[in-house]
Amino acid sequence: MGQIEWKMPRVADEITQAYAKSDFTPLLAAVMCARGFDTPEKARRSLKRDKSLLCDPMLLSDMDKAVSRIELAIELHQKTAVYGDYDVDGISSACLLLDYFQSRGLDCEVYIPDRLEEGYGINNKAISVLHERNIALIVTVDCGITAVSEAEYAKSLGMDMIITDHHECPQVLPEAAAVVDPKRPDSKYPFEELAGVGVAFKLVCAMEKNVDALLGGYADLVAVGTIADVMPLVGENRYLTYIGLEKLRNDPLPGFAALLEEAGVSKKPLTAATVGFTLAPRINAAGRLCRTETATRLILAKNQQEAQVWAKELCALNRRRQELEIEVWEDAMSFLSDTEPKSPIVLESDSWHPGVVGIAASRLTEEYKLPTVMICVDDENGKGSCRSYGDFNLFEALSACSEHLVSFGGHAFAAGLNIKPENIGAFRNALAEYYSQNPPTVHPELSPDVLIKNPASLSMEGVESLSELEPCGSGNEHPLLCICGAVLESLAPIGNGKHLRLRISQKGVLFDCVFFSRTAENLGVSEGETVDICFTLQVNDFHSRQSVQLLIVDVRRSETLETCRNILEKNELLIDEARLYRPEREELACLWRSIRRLGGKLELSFDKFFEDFGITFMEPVKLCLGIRILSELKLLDTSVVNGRVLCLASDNAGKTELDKSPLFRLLWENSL
Ligand SMILES: [Mn+2]
Repeated sequence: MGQIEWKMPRVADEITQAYAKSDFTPLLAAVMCARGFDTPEKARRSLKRDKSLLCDPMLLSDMDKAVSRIELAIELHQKTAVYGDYDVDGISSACLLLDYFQSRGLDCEVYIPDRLEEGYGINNKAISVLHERNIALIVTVDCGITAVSEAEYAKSLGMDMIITDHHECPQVLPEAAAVVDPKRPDSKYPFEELAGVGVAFKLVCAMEKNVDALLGGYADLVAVGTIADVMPLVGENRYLTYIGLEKLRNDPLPGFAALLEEAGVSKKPLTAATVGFTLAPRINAAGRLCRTETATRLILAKNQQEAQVWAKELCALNRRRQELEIEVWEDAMSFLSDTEPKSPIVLESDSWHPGVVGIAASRLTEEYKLPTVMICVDDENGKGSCRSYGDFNLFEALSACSEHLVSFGGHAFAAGLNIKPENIGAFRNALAEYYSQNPPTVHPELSPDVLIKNPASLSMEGVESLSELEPCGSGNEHPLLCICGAVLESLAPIGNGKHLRLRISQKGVLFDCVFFSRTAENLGVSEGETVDICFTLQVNDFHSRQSVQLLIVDVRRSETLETCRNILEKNELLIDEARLYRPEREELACLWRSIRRLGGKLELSFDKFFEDFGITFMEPVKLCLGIRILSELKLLDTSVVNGRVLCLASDNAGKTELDKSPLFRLLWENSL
């Protein structure tokens, strides 16, 4: 705590004013302003989630070729294989195409490579296996865009390949009957961010004219793959996930219904988070433990009984995955618990399950705020999963240490490597050396969308208006809000002491808050203190009574008081911060009148700063700025002694020009 920087948004007044005349609630308007939609019209357009977001599948390069090759396979009764991947996106795409192809009478099977034996992507051995099974056509999903030599190999065996993928394209594309990828440099397709399952769905749309029927059959599958693959939920993905989540709520595939039931969330509100945190890990567990068939059988299950069997098994696999993860975690912690590591964590073991070391590496990264490399070693080889932290570029770091590695690949945040076990020590030192030369520069920061100045705006109506943003997730995050200078009234542990329930109040409004994975000990603030909080909003449904609940993301001892003291005692202020609170002309006039009404005398002390002292219409920082401005104009005579502020209204105050105050001019520079 305290190490996360909060970056407050600033929105130009003319934009705020334009929204004030629109039909947006003040809360939603503030969020849209903060997200850069400078007119209500643009904001409306971005909130659209209807069919007009669907793009023409024929705009994807090679789509025509893909369609005619598949039609030919149907006509000639050629055996076809759909080649997928072991993650949720890869499994969803494979099941989608298989189901559709079978519905067209095509003799078709699914091939998912084994995570540990084969790894990601298409490989020659798999192609040979498919060849032996008399497969004439391979359609890849969620992979294949780099399979230049594999496509050549398939061709040499007399097999055709259609590649559908959504990953970045290499310089040279594979030679295949069709290569469909929205990221192709020659693509005219307007939306690049489809998931693998999105591309598979577009292929089916190209073959079938009735999009509504296809959405009715596959929208939930498309949504699950897209959300699990952390694709941005904007544009076409926004519509696909919106309608897919609707289907997941009302008319899900039997497999998804069974999995939601088995996971115990079937009665809870279903959002993108349900997919991300409940469905996806369970489906992924199958891939991690090399049992992808469990997942494909679940998704393809045609009835409830069948689906239940596979859902139970997937949940069991997921529990096993969690156990393995804990084993790896505890083992790693036993290496690290004595010393607080200062440079990248590089650990090795011959007993870890390779399917879960990536997750363990991510958790270590979070725990220690350091890049982490976890290496599974057998006799001659070490295979490492690497995760970065902050803006430390892992890929560049591995490049710099590559003399100790057999091979490596990946990107700035996550990578994989192969290493000879005897070189691990030298690699660890080289990485530590590189890290000390190139430490991460940017500290993690939070960027709240909106600073809530009026807590009453967090009404049920306001909170419900935010649902127009749904589905929220990657690329369209839940609005992050903050309140400054609230009082932490009480806190209590919940969930066996794992989480905290907090009650905070500001200006007489009381809020229920939950802070997950925090205890009173590691909260950093205590009851009775004045705090700033950063949070997202949730509607809490308890005994069918609805209430607003704040999900805390970060809490800190309030800097508001600090800012006030800086303004009045030290005459120091950060202009960007101060502009958030700059008082309007009318507000200054109102302040002046109020002080006169109080008998020309305003007295306050910093130790009771958040208590009511007669000026309730201004928040503390704004009030302090107002006092300074009125003092500069000689309307007030202000003195600050020992934390006590005394303002006396001058008797001979005539008409005055606000612009004569240097502070007022500074605050309103460029916007007057
Ligand atoms: Mn994918």
